Amino acid sequence: MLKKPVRISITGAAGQIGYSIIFRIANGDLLGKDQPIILQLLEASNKKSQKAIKGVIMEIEDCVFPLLMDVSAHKNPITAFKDANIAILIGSLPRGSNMKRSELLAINSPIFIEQGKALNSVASRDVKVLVVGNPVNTNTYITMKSAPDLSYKNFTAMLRLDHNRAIAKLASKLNEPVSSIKKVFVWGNHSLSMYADYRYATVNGVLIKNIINNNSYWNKNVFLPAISRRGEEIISIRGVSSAASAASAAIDHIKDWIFGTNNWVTMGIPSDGSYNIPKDIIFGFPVKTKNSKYKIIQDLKIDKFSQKKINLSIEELKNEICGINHLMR
Ligand code: NAX
Repeated sequence: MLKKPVRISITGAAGQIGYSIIFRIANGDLLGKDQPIILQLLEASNKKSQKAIKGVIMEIEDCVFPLLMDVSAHKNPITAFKDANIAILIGSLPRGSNMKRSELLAINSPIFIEQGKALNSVASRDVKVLVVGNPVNTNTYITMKSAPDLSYKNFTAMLRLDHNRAIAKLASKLNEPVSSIKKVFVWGNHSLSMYADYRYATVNGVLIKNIINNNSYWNKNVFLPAISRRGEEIISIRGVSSAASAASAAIDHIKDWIFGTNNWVTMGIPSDGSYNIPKDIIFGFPVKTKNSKYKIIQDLKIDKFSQKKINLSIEELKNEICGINHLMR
């Protein structure tokens, strides 16, 4: 018997990341080749965006995806999130040149307040929300706080691209396949303050930090800057920001959340106070997932260097929240 279709809402669906993720999801890359889906695509209400999303839908139709039961375009989050089981919030306004993070947050906050409220009133009560749009941690916080009837556990932010980048960098340094690298993760904010941590990571079961020559130097001067600046590097070489890799990371994030994984993965989630991260701020944590739930990996030792790095993200996120709190009253 055919399974009941899963409703997936995607915002910013005609943008770069939207265009990369939709076709993969419709092809079964997220939920498997036996899971029918319904796509509810939200775009900005201006004429150009609405025209663009119609064009994307024409292409989707021409792919004749067997799993796709229905696809619709929306300009109102209330209709776009109706009964959504999964909501991927990509749509937001891009950072203009010379724009500060705080200015970007002020511009994007109303979008996430409105979408949080809409999720609160019409989405499935167990909706899984992944926010991708930047500044992603605080946008997730805004969305979560705007949806008081949903559990905080429904809301997550994407740090998986940073996590995947850390794996790719270690695999290339060690000249080993990416699948042999385990237990890497990223603490904190998806910003320059993020802290990619491989103190516990292994390659084919061997601790990586023990086999890298001059490990401490390489970590501080090569690895950490490479991960936190990877996005900028891609923009400077490709001319536009990461899109296919971001879409792929979003699929990894949701897939692992739903189906579980034995590996350690990074999710941006509301802090429960673990590792003295202030409660409710959205922070990158190492987690394990099982039966559609995540669990923070506990009791990792936080040395002086790690604490300093983690504190930078905490301070940055506290400031970001301070800057938008007045908009949420
Ligand atoms: P694009 O500018 O290509 O697409 C954004 C789309 O969102 C546009 O089509 C726009 O019309 C739409 N949009 C704007 N306001 C909307 C609203 N109120 N409702 C629905 N849709 C709306 O950007 P793209 O490259 O796709 O990036 C999207 C977001 O992802 C950006 O904020 C970007 O910074 C962020 N990223 C986050 C990453 C992460 O790791 N968390 C990595 C990749 C990416 O940089």
